[in-house]
Amino acid sequence: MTDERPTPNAVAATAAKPRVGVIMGSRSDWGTMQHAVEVLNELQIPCEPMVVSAHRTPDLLFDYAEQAEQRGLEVIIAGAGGAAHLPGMCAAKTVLPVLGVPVESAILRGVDSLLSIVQMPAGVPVGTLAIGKAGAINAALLAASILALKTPSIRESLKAFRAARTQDVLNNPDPREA
Ligand code: RP5
Repeated sequence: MTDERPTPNAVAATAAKPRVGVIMGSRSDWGTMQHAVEVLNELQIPCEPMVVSAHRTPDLLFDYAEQAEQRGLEVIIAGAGGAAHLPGMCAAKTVLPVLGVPVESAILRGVDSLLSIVQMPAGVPVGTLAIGKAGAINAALLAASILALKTPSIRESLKAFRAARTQDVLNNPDPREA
């Protein structure tokens, strides 16, 4: 996951028809949201990363969310920072599952992003993840779990992903070793 060179599988996944949309409010969110894309690539789930801003390109956001389902997207991961209305506004325009990632902001360390995303009024849900990298990774894994309901190969990839992390802990029990 730390190797930045695209693997053949990652390239193939990028070329295939995307099943997960990964939108973010700004190019400055990529440092966080790239972790979601890396995990989706590792699980060979085709995805579509894109900058869509709720306040700078609101018409684009509405078009994106309205057309997502007919374009074949099945889950949308939306990351934003500050007054982070991107996930909520996206969820308002589609019934696809929307997973919100609060991006860590400079002034309030992402608590503003978290509270902006998590406190959706009843009726329009956003599945909100943790602030920052952990949230981006878990959003991708949760998207994979949703897709695994109808795609057995993704279920197997998820099990292998978990097993690899378990084995890593068991193989390296001494915390003094780097
Ligand atoms: C939000 O404002 C973005 O999601 C980003 O996290 C934050 C700052 O954006 P930039 O000023 O860096 O473009 O819309």
